[in-house]
Amino acid sequence: MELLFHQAIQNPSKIAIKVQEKSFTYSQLIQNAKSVAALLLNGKADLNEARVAFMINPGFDYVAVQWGIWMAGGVAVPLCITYPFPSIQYVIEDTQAELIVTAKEYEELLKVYSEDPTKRFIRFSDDSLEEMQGDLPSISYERGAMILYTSGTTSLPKGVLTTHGTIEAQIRTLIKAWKWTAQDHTICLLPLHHVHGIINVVSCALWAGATVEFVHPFDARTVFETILSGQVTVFMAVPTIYFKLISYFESESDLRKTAITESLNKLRLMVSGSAALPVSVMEKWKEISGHYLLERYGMTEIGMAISNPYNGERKAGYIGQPLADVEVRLVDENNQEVKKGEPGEIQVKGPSVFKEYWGKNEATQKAFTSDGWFMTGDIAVIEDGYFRILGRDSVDIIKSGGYKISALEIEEVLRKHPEIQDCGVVGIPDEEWGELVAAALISAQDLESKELNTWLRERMPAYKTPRRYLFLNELPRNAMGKVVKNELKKLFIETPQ
Ligand code: MLC
Ligand code: AMP
Repeated sequence: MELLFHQAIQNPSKIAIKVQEKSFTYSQLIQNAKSVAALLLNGKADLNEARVAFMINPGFDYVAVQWGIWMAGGVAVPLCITYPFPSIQYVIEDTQAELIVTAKEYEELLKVYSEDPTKRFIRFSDDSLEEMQGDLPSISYERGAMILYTSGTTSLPKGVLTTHGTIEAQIRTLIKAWKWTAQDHTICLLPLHHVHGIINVVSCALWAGATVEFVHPFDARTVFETILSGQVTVFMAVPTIYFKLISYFESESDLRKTAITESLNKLRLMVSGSAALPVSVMEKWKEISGHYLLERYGMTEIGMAISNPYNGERKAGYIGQPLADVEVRLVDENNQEVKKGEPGEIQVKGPSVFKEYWGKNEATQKAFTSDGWFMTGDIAVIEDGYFRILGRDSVDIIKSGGYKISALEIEEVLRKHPEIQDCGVVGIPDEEWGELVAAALISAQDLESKELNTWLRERMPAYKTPRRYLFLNELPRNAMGKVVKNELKKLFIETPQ
């Protein structure tokens, strides 16, 4: 990852990170990252890919710790700061993290690990950092760098292991495609345990020697205030965020609207991704900001693969064309390339594709064809040279607010509720969230959804909790006894709330 630090070393006095009124230079970032590396190494020469789980709020310390882990030769495992303990525990246990780094705010949540003799528990505070003495290990491209968790067609989330080489390829592609430079200034409002926030926004900006301004948690007013300050050049978000920004904009006075529009006009690039961008949102945003949003397509396992052009026509409803150095093909059920104009599964090959699902050999094997193409499960068609997403091959994957959610994972948890005999979870279309998680329940008695939500939120992140419930006497099943999810979706859509 030396190239990631290269610009930073070249421009030591430049502002790397801004958090509210505080600014941090690249020199401070490099220095703190090296001190974190020293702290983690604790006298060792190399962490040799030990997993280091860390729970820190987005901002300067977060990046310093992540860079420190990479410098010390560890594998970074970011922990989502809004997860309840069982979800955190799953990640720590699944990665067999040997080191746990926590900010003060999360010490209490993670305290069982402070008593675990197999783990090193580090209470992070930059006061405790000491200057790095000696050399840092030299890290080859093939070595593991990061594990991000993604939900899929299995009930348990899978850890996606990327190497230093993978991450570098993912960043390089985007630097070139979207023309990042050291003059850029971007806002980071996305969570950092997913590629959109950590690769597309933070790592690309820092690779280019630009400034990242953290606005966390997301709040539309603060986003507009930050843009009104006049420094922002690049902005990236999921469609739900654009939807929320539009709603907020519409509630503003005419005077404020004019000021916001003028400052948005000055940005050089606005990107949308992680979920389908509704054409209505794209058109409304064009009216407000003067920008045709650049829509692109990616996945935790592959980084970004397909993008509308930086220069050239950005087509509403389309994800664009394959990015440089990313091979993309559309295939039928037999892995044969489809004829021109026919729909097929998107498969991807290239240096930005992940190495493996951590500890899950079988799942890794199943995810690739025998000749090394990663099977995304997304179905698309090419029209006039632009890819258009048609859907997914699995009804059990839900995208809500840009988060990928497994219906099976939610069903597993729901089935543990003492009153629930059976259940079926689906995603139903929603303008704001893309899809909403909806659960059909068979229970001895109707449950209070408020109580059920409280019970669920102790066991899973808020964004996975169902937003609609339907109490049924039986679930729609086919002749094989399998729940017919499309029937269930219809039931939700047809049943008034
Ligand atoms: C939260 N709420 C939801 C919800 N999530 N309601 C319906 N569906 C959901 N999915 C509810 C909360 O319970 C709460 O209600 C209210 O909305 C506000 O909650 P919040 O947590 O404060 O929401 P907010 O901060 O507004 O979050 C919205 C968001 C967030 C869009 C900022 O969802 C987000 O950060 N999404 C981005 C995810 C992301 O980075 N994905 C990229 C994956 S990588 P109440 O009633 O409880 O108060 C990838 C690859 C690629 O996909 O291509 O990029
Ligand atoms: P994740 O596993 O969270 O990385 O989510 C990746 C998935 O998000 C992809 O497999 C797609 O289904 C979806 N996705 C990402 N970008 C887009 C987009 N622009 N349009 C539609 N779906 C998208």
